[in-house]
Amino acid sequence: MTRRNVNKSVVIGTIGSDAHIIGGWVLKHAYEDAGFKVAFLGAMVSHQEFINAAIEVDADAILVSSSYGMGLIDCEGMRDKCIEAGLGDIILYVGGTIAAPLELERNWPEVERRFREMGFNRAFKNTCTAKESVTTLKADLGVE
Ligand code: B12
Repeated sequence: MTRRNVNKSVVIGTIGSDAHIIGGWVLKHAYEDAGFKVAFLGAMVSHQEFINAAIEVDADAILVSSSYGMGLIDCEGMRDKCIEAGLGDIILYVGGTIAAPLELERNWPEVERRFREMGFNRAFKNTCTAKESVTTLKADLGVE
């Protein structure tokens, strides 16, 4: 397969004390296949580790994965830390089973609203495929 370099970089990792690593791993491969440079941090990643990696690779976006139901708590303050580090404009996405399954099913608009209020550009349900997220990020970055 020929990979076309899109000249964009992303940081991917699972936030907080969350050990669920497989979703992030699937994303890593999808983004690499789409021509992105990927810094993959694995699981149990702190805000500071995301930010340090984003600075190191001059990232266009940070893709936060969260699956153990604590996403709303773990992601609090992430945008503020990005601003403090000079990354105020970086795209922040969050996805996975980011809230309790029933909340995700029945009260998704509220979950999404709370992530947006925290400064995340987009929040994705666990039904989002890696390819769909690549297509959305490309559109947000204005690349083909
Ligand atoms: C495998 C698994 C585990 C493994 C994890 C192994 C590992 N190292 O990864 C182990 C056994 C360790 C585990 C532990 C726990 N787990 Co678990 N686990 C699962 C399980 C069965 C599958 C998760 C998975 O890998 N899916 C496959 C990947 C590919 O899917 P995904 O993560 O959803 O990712 C996709 C999309 O969501 C998207 N995506 C993911 N991240 C992002 C980010 C962005 C930005 C975007 C755009 C998209 C995106 O991309 C992927 C595309 O395919 C789920 C149930 C389920 N069926 O989902 C429960 C589940 C996630 N676990 C759950 C729980 C509760 C736990 C424990 C707390 C259990 C316990 N009491 O100990 C612990 C937590 C430990 C910890 N500190 O994190 C709950 C979470 C409930 C919640 N959200 O409230 C779930 C949903 C089970 C359930 N129905 O209750 N778990």
